[in-house]
Amino acid sequence: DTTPPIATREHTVDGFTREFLRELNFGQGVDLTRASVNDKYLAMARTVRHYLMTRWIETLRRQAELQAKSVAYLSAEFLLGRQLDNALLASDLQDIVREGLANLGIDLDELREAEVEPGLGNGGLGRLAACFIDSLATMNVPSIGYGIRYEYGIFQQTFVDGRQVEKPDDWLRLGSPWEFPHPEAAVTVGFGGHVEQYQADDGVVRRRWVPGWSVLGVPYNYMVPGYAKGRVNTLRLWSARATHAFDLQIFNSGDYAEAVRAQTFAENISKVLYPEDSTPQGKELRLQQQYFFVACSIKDFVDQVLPEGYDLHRLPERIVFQLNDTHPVIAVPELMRVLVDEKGWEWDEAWAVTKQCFAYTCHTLLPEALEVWPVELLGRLLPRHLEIIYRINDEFLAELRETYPNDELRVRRMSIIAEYPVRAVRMAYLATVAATKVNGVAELHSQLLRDKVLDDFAGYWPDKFTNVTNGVTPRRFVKLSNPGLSDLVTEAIGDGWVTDLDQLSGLEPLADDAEFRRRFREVKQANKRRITDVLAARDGIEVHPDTMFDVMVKRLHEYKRQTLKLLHIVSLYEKVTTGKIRLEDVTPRTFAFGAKAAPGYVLAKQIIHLINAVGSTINSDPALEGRLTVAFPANYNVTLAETLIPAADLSEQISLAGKEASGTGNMKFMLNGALTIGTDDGANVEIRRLVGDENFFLFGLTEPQVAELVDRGYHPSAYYETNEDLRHALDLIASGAFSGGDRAVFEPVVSNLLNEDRFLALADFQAYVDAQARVDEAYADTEDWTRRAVLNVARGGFFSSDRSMRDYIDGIWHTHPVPPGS
Ligand code: 26Y
Repeated sequence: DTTPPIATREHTVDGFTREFLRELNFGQGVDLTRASVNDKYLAMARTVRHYLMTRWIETLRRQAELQAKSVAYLSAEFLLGRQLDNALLASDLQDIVREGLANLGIDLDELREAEVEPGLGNGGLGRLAACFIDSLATMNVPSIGYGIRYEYGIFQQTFVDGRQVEKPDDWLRLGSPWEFPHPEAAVTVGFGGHVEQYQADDGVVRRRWVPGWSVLGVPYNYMVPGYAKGRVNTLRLWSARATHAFDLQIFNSGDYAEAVRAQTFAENISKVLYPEDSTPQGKELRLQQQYFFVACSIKDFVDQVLPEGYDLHRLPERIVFQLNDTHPVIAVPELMRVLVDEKGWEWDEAWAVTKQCFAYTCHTLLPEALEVWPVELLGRLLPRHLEIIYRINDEFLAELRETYPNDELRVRRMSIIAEYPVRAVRMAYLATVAATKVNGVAELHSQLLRDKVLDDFAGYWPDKFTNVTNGVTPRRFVKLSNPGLSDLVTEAIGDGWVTDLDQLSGLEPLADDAEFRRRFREVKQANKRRITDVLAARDGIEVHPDTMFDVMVKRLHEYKRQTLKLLHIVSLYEKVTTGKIRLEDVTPRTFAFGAKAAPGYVLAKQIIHLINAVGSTINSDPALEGRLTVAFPANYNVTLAETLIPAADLSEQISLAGKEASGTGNMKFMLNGALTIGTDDGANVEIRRLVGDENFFLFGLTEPQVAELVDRGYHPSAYYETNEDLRHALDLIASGAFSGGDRAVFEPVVSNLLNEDRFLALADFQAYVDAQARVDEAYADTEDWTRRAVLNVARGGFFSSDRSMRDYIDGIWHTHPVPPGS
């Protein structure tokens, strides 16, 4: 055997302590007595990393040897959350490290708190990508994540007088011990310029792209460690740098300042994550970001990952590029360009290979969320890609005309190129045409994709469309975030559930075991005390751990209907303060919100302001102390989710039916023993089916009812006129009661609800309030509530992202596990 040996680390307290001190002294260059918390955190992170390195190298070796089919998960967002805990879990170092540090007088928890989370995503879609790569590593599936190393992640949200104010997220400021930069492996990516015709060596006239400018993509590798000895896969994020050629050219002209400006221009590409989700602004820089990371990734895969001389005709045997929404769809014409222009293939040959290499996941149903790039912009930035898209479309439309010779209307509806309001490329259509499979992210969503958003395509290619219901990683969102529950569950059914979440069904009988329920409640109570301390320290918010924790955390969006929950709170407040109901009859509740609004989304920001205003009015009313509290901590992120979700009693999943593609928070709450109040939307449908009607508080219009009501003509003011409670709540807001008498401040929110209410909050108000009354009644029976909470955990196994990965593997990817050491 000629394979060189791999360095190893001693898996003992002494071994760890030695390595840690070495990192602190030799790596950070400080001695323990003078080390700052950040020094210790960085040394600690690097030490833990070393323990994973053997598996990482083995994984890479194994892959180089076997060349097994891999998944390349292309995503503009990976919302990773903190890394340290996950790395400790994956390396099985938790106990060793705690003891080793304690011996040195260091508190592990203090170091954990020093980590700044990489917030390289907006919300659900980005967090899903992070859960998926965790599952793929744990399940030993050869895979690589490709994305962007944004220098600034999702903005830091602060509140100033209750209004959202954004601050840049300078997450790299104190160092980033989890990444491995590889400047030597940088690749060049072109932009702009023109396309020219030329005569190739074989005499054939071909077209080629002559870019006008270019940038370097520098890869930064991150370990993606699987749980318990699984593979350590790679996440490769690209950072933009100026090319030397570019610098030099200008520098030679003697304009030094201009050369530096060029650098800044190039580096802007990976500077910041766009904070909009669901409403694409059509910004040129965003298209640059998309092409940048996709072109880097394809080049990396073809030139670096594949062995030299690999026959690209066999590419589909070796890779599947999974497109996380439309953001990376420009990869389709890019692969065509590489095969046709660079490798000199015939068009048909290249298309035959390309269309076997992609699969597309759609994450939305909102028409305004579908990306469309104006031809003018695409043609300026990527002229050759635009030509390629036109040709793909021409051939596709010709094919359609054969199938539908007398239906030119249908053919035009299905065109990748839209003509109005401006000529533009519909990225979802391009993805659908190129992909082997198109999937939605929950059953209802996939059905609506087939029936509404992409119905013409589903009619043409019925077998292309499929569903993969989302999932969440039980490692981060149960094992790490809820150690109390994890220990209790493991004591009851063993620890197999961590990698086989269906085993949670073993808890079913324990729902009827009074002693188990008592201990389950004790865990929930401890989690409430934990978040109470966190909110006090982090936000100066005072909450009472002996109240019901009613939690709504997600991006702020009209369709998610934070206002519906707010109207319930205001109505309750109005009834209590006017004596319509007695305070003693109100279930003590803590209403918790967490939500960021896109900085340009004016109405969403006004809603945040209103939640804060209602909150401060309620929280400063001494009569309500300990009875009704509104807690809206700023800057909801993965780290806060990890302590907030395990403390929840009630999970709010109240989007208008037919609008939330899936939701994944809903799954995290269920698995942490919260009951759901929710509409028949997204994955709620599947949650309710699994947990049973009697353990789920369903309310509201169904999707067909919504469609019908909207068809008939929806008039929100009619609900205002006829529903007294609703009227009083809206009037109270309009009166200025929450804005020091100023009636103007929240007028836009109120009038939007009365006159537009795009997402039918008023139509569902009464049903929601009634469902909340059922919640109160159920909560009053503590034993029975606990029983239902246990059943939620026991029946939540389906929502592991391991199961999602199984579904992708079986139905879309057709890849096979390869353990690192095998
Ligand atoms: C194009 C740009 C404006 C854009 C950026 C981010 C568009 C969309 C997004 C993010 C979308 C997103 O997070 N969607 C959510 O994906 C989750 C994972 O599938 C779903 O659970 C959730 O319902 C859906 O809203």
